[in-house]
Amino acid sequence: MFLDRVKISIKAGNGGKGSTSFLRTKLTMNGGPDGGDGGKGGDVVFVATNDMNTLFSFRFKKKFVAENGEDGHQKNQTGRSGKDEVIQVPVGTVLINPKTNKIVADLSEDCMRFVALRGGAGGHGNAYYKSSIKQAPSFSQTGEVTEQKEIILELKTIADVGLVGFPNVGKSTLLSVVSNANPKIANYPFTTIYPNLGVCEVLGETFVVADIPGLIEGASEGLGLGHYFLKHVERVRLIVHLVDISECEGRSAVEDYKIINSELAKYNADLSKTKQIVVFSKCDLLEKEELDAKIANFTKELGVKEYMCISSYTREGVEDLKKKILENLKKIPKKAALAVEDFEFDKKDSSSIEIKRLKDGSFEVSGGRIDGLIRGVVLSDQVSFAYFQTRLKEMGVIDMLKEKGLREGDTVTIKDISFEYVE
Ligand SMILES: Nc1nc2c(ncn2[C@@H]2O[C@H](COP(=O)(O)OP(=O)(O)OP(=O)(O)O)[C@@H](O)[C@H]2O)c(=O)[nH]1
Ligand SMILES: [Mg+2]
Repeated sequence: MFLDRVKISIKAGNGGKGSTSFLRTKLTMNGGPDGGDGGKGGDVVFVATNDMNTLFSFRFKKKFVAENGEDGHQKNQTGRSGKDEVIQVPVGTVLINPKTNKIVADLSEDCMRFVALRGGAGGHGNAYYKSSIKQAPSFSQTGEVTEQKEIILELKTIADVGLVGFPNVGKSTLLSVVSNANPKIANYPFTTIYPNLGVCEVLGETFVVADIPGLIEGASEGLGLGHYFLKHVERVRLIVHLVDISECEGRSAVEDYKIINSELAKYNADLSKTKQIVVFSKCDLLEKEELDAKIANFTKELGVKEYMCISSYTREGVEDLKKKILENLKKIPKKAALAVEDFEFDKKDSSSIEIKRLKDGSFEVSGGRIDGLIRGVVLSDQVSFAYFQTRLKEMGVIDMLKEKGLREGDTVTIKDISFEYVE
C-alpha cells in the first residue's frame, strides 16, 4: 500500500522537576540548599531520508512522544535531559499544520532536519532560589509541561522528471527500461496504482524519474486516482508526456494529449508552464508510412514542433530520449523549496498576563508569564507561597489587579490556586 498523507500526534518531553535538598556532610549538619535543576525534555525532530519512499510506516504508529527530562538531584546535580524523538520521513515530505492547512516545513533533501516541538524547560532546584535574604529556600520549581499536537505529513515526490500519459500507454515499461525501477507492467489500464520512482543514468550523470499513474479525463476533479497523484507532478522540473501513437486501443492520440494537458492545467495552472517533451510510444506497432502519417496529423492539429518516437520493446529512440532529458534538465533550475509559514507550535508565550473579573466579584489571573511562575509554587509550603506573592508584586500583577478594583479580602484565582488578598 502506498500512503502519502497521514495525520500523527507528537509531543515533546516535559521538563524535569527541580530538586529541593540541603547539603549534609559529617561536618555540616545544616548546609545550604543544593537541589539541582530538572533536565530539559526531549524535542520532536523530523529527519528526511532517502531510505524511505512512502509514509507506510505511519499507518499503525501515529503517536510520537519524546522522553521527559529527569528530575534534579541533590548536590546541585542537574537531571539528565530527555532523549529527542527523531521521526524519519521520506525525502519530499511536507509537514502541514492541520489548524491552518499551511505548510510549516518542506523536507526536500536527504538528512534535512526540522525541530517541530521543543522539550519543556527543567524546573529550578532550590539552590537557584538562594539569595541574601532567602538563605534556605525549601521549594523548587516543577518542570514545564508540554502539550500534545497534531501534524499532517504529506509526501510530494521529489523527482526531476514526471512521466505522464493515459493509462496503458507504456509509462511503466519506459521507466523499467530507462531506470533501475522494476514496476508492474500489464496490458490493462490502472496497472500502476502508485507512483514509481527510478534513477536513470546517462553520460555519467543521473536523474530521478517518477511514473505518475491514473491520469484520465476528470482526474483533477477526483476521477481515477489522478487527483491523488497529481501532487507528485507539482515538483518535477520536466514532464515527459507519453502518447500512444499506435492508437492500438482505439483512442485518438490528439484527444489523449489534449485531455492530459487540460487535467494538468486544471489541477494547477503552474503545471502548464513546466517544460514538456512529447514522446510517441509503441512505435514498433506501426509501419513507417502509417507512423509518419499519424505524426504528421498530430503535429499539424496541435502545432507541436518537437517530439520523439520510441519503442520500449525494440529500445528504439530510448537512448536518445535519455540524452534529450538530461540536456533539458541542465537548463532547468531546481524548483525552489515550498514557501512555509512560521510554525506556531513551539512558540512559547512567556510574556502575557491577563486579568478577568468574574461574576462573583473574584479575580482570575492567567497568561504565559503566570504559567512560568505557578510552576514554582508548592501550596502547602509557606515559604514557597510567600515567594510567589512577592513575585506577583514584583511583576506588577498586584498593581494591575488594583487597577481593576482589587480590595483587601477579595479572592484571586490563579490556575488551581485561590487566595484571599491581604494588604
Ligand atoms: N508493442 C509495444 N507495447 C508496449 C510498449 N510499451 C509498453 N507496451 C505494452 O503496453 C501495455 C501497458 O504498458 P504499461 O507500461 O503497463 O503502461 P502504463 O502506462 O504504465 O499503464 P498503467 O500503469 O495502467 O497506467 C503492456 O502490455 C506493455 O507490454 C512498446 O513500446 N511497444
Ligand atoms: Mg503503469
